[in-house]
Amino acid sequence: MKKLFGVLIVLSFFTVIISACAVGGNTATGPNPVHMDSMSFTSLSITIKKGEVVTFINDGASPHTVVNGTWNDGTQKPGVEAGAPKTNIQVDGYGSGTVGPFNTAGTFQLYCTLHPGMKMSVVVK
Ligand SMILES: [Cu+2]
Repeated sequence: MKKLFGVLIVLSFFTVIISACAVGGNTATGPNPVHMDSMSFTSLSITIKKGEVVTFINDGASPHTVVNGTWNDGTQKPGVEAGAPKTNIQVDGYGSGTVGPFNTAGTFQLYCTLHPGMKMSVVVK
């Protein structure tokens, strides 16, 4: 029994070390992935189908707070378009989160409140 515990502890250590080595990449996945680095979305736009969600995957250490609206010349322009899913999620460093489902066709803007200019849009067909 003690031996089993020892093996489990060694395995947990390896897991921690492997996770720490994942700097600069995040192996998390999900429907319609959009990656984020330390200060931006790596895609400015994603096209999805009605009823789908978007998965935000943070490849950097800094957290992001994703809400409805956009940045315009360094100024936050919050706003929820008709038919947009009301969004306010925190994505921790190296974490991930989902937004949606998007049930209405259209173009919906999302931005990060923490990083000026960090914005993207979701096109729902
Ligand atoms: Cu951000």
